[in-house]
Amino acid sequence: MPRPRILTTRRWPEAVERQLADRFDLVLNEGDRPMSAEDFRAAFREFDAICPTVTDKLGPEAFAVDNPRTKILGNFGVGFSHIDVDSAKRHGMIVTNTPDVLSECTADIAMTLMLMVARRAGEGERELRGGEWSGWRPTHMIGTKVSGAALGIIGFGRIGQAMAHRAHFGFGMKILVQNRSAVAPAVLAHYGATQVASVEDLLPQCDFVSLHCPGGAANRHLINAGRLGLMRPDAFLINTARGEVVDEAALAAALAARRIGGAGLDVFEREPAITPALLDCPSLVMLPHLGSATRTTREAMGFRVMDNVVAFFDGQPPADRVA
Ligand code: 8YV
Repeated sequence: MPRPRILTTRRWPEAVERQLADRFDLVLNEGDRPMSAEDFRAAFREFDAICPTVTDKLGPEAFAVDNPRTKILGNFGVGFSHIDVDSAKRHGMIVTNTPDVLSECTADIAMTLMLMVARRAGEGERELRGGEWSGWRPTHMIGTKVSGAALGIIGFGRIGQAMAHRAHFGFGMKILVQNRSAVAPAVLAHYGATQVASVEDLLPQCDFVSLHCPGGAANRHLINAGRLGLMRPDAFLINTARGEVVDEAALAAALAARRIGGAGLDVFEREPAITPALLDCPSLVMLPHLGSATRTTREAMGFRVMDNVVAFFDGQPPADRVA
């Protein structure tokens, strides 16, 4: 039996690439450049499995191919809103993702952004590197106290709960939760959290709002001008979920008019492009989608994809099937 032919669409941690190459007929994207829809149409004819990432725009155009050879898309990442799941299903392809292994590091980045924006760390570093620091004074670069403040978490899955863990146990924050389904009372009690009925209920009660819901059409512009208007004028918005969840133009306008205290973003609507108006907002901290970017986590993500793909070709159900 020939070994399944597999494509990884970006370079992966070396340890994972080595193990994949031992097990499969592996083709790497040596140049590490994002693939186009045309590249995908060709790849669907050639490979038994394709392992994409968030930079692969797998919309209907990419799936416009007859009788593809590909049977499984082993996504490297927990979010898969870049994959048109209906097209994949129509071709009989299954889709898997990589939950759990990145929850802690993603929550760590959300905490990083929250602390940076509240304590004006980005501004402070820019001032210092710009040679503009005139020295300590009681009124210099006054920020917002994080410990004990109220944190609203939108989306209380694994990453939302990892965020609540840090905020509640580490910073004594009061946790409010908005989630599609009811969260078990024991889970809420563990984090000292209260679930509210809607985003509208949550926003006016929070000093910080952190987004941990999925992306995709259902949550596109969940945070829009109207909802930004419901936030307290000194509150902060943190997004480590997906760029499309926030209307970037509305956020830039709210920041420019100082209608909210500030924001921290790790994800963007049109990555790697940034809405130009955001670059002019001093009360905004931006990171280049670093949520899962630690060696431990990126290796764990790769091995998790491998487990799913190996299970599939061994005739077993992959553990992380999402479609
Ligand atoms: C990944 C992420 O690095 O897993 C996710 O959903 O957002 C990131 O942490 C990226 O998506 C890889 O595809």
